[in-house]
Amino acid sequence: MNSFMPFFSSCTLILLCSCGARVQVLDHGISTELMDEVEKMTKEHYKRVREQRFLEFASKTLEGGGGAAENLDWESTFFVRHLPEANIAEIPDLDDDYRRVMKQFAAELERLAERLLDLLCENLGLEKGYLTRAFRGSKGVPTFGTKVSSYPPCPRPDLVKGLRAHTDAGGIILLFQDDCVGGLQLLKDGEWVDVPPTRHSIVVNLGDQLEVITNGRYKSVLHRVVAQADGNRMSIASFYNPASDAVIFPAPALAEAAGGAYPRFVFEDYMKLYVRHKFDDKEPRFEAFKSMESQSTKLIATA
Ligand SMILES: O=C(O)CCC(=O)C(=O)O
Ligand SMILES: [Fe+2]
Repeated sequence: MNSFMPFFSSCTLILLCSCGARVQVLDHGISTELMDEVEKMTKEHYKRVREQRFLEFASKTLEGGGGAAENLDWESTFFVRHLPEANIAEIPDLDDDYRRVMKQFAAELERLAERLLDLLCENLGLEKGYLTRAFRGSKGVPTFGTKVSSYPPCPRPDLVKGLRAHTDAGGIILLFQDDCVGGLQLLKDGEWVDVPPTRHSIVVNLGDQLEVITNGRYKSVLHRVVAQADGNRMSIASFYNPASDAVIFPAPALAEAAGGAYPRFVFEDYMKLYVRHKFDDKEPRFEAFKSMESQSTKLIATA
């Protein structure tokens, strides 16, 4: 099952699986007023605090024909952590109103992510709460954070991507994207397909950890952002991920007997590999952990 599930419209939301197997209708429950406030403040913040810095980066990137541009992304971002410990109070240059609104938005998204994980459990025949429990780790809290991005207009979209193609590493990702400027694409049947801007919608994406836990029933999807010649695209992506010490493995109810396709590992070890190989295929990441697993099994067998 393909995991990119765009939600459409302000109140009624349609969750689309591109394999066509299942369509769910539900309401994301987040007020459109709150979403409008988040969007307005995020755009103001970019103008006030980040634009100048980005323009300096932009002119360096394209200097001399932009030879280095293929290893860069045309985005200006900052990251806010909500769980296990919030760091929004320490992020410089955010005004109090923006902090308050982002906190409120994050709390809504956290609830929505948990609701969606329970829906996935229902779809998969897993007991309610299985997925949220699988994310909790020793302290009983998942990792949850928001990446706030702007993709400013780019004079050379032929040279540089807004964000290079990747799958997300973690669990469930909720994306609030610009309602006018597009650029997000996902790979479906070997072709890049636009995920068009839809006002007040939330796009849901599943990461590599859910592919492992569901034993491949849900696959993380390759996606990218194409830089646009016109318009500054806002994107607010919230990542509901396992705790760093959570042990990730295929749910026994979904796993084949011996020798399944997916490994068992600690989430933070996966992230150490991911940060170095984010823009590479995911399969070698899974293979690396599978071969570590089979080596340790051999060691146990010969001990
Ligand atoms: O900005 C977007 O639409 C996507 C962002 C994204 O894929 C990411 O940050 O992982
Ligand atoms: Fe992503």
